[in-house]
Amino acid sequence: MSKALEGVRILDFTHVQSGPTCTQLLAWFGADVIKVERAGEGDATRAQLRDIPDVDSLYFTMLNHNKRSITLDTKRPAGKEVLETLIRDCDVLVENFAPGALDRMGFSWERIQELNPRMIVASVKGFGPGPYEHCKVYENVAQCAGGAAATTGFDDGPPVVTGAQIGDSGSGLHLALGIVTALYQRTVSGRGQRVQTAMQDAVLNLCRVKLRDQQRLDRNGVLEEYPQYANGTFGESVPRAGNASGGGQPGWILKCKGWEDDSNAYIYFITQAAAWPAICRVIGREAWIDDPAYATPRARLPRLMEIFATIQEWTKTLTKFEAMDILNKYDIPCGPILSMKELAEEPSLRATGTIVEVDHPERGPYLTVGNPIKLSDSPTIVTRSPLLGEHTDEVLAQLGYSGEQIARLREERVI
Ligand code: CAO
Repeated sequence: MSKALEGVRILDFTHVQSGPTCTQLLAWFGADVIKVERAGEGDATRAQLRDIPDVDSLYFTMLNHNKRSITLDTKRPAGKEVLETLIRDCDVLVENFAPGALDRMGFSWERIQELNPRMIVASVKGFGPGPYEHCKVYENVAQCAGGAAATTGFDDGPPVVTGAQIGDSGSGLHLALGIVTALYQRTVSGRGQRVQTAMQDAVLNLCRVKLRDQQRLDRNGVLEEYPQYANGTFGESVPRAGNASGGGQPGWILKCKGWEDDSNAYIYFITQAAAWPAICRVIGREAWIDDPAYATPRARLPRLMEIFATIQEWTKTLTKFEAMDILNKYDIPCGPILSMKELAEEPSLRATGTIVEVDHPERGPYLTVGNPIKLSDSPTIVTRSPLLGEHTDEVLAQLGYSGEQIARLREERVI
C-alpha cells in the first residue's frame, strides 16, 4: 500500500527535538527524509542522556525513526556543492538552527530559491520578529515565554513547566502542518514558500484558553471557575489554576485508595452539569440534587473546593480504576492519572501502535511512541533511527555521485 507522502523528499537539517519531531512525522507519512549531520558528532542528542555507553541515546532514537542519515560538512566548499545538489533534488528543507545559521552557511532563502524555486523551506526558531528574535531557545524557555509556565502550577507556588514538550514537539507539529499545507499549495502555484514556526507562538497557541481568561478577567475582575474565586483574590493577570479545568466544566484531581504510597493513585474528576444528579447519587449525597445551594452550576461555583473534598471522601475508598469503572457506568467524565510505567505496559496502546517496540542493532529492543495520527490508507510502520552516516554512500549514489567521487569526499573529510 502506498503512503500519503510517498515521493516527497525532505532535506532534514534539523537537530535536538523541535525539528526532528516534525520530520519524523513526515517520515511516518511516507516521505523520504534525509537527515544531514556533521561527520564525527552528528545531532547532539545522539550523545545526550545516554543509558548505554557509546550507543545512540533514546533521546535521539525516539525522535528520528524512519529517516536516512548522511554526514556532510556543509561549511566546506565541496560539502556546499553536495548540499546544493540535495536542495535541487528535494521538495522541502527543514531546519531549526539558531537564527541566522543557514544564512551564514551561504544558504539564504533567496539562494535556495535560485537553486530550486519549488523548494519549501521550513524553520523553527525560538521567537518570531521582535526583541528576542536572535535568541537561542530550548523547550522550557518557550514554555516560559509562551504563557504556559505563568499559568501552570498552584497559586501559592512558583511558575511550573509541564512535562509535555509543548515548545519542541508542539512546534514540530505546527511546522509539519505548515509543510503539508505548503506542499498542497505548490500543486496549484508550482512554487515553494517559507514556512516558519516560532516556539513562543506555538506555545501561546496551545495556551489560547488562557488568553481567553485574561480578557474575561480584565472585564469582570474574577474568574468564577478558578479556585481563587471563593478562596482567594485575583490580581491583574490570569493566575495559576492548579488542577482546575481549562473549559466550562469544573474539574479537579482527587485522591484514590493507596494515595499515601502511590504518587499516581489519583483520578481527574469532572462535575459536568449534565451528570450532576448521577454524581450526587454515586457519592451518596442525593440531597444535593435539589438543594438550591448545590443544584445549579452557578450555585456550585463558590463551593467547588468543598464539593471536590466531599467527592474525594468517596474516591479515597476506591482505586482509580474501580472509580473509573463506576463513574463511566453513569457517564460521569473522569480519567485515571496514569504513570509512564502504566502507559508503557498498556496493551491497548500496543495494539493501536501508539506504543511500539523497535529493534536497534546496537541497543536492542526499546519502546517508543508511534504515530499518534492514524491514516486509514497510510498506516505507519515505525522503523529504527539511522546510525550516523549510515546512508551517506546510498544517498550520494542516488544523487549521481560515482564511487570515486564519494571516496574523495570521504578522504577530504567532507562526509
Ligand atoms: N556542517 C557544518 N556546520 C554545521 C552543520 C553541518 N552539517 N550542521 C550545523 N552546523 C553549524 C551551523 O551552521 C552553526 O554554525 P554557526 O554558528 O557558525 O553559524 C553551528 O553548527 C551550530 O548551530 P546552532 O547554533 O543551531 O547549534 P547550537 O547547539 O549552538 O544551538 C539551539 C542549539 C537548539 C539552541 C539552536 O539551534 C536554536 O535556538 N534553534 C532554534 C530553536 C529550536 O529549535 N530550539 C529547540 C531545540 S530542542 O529543545
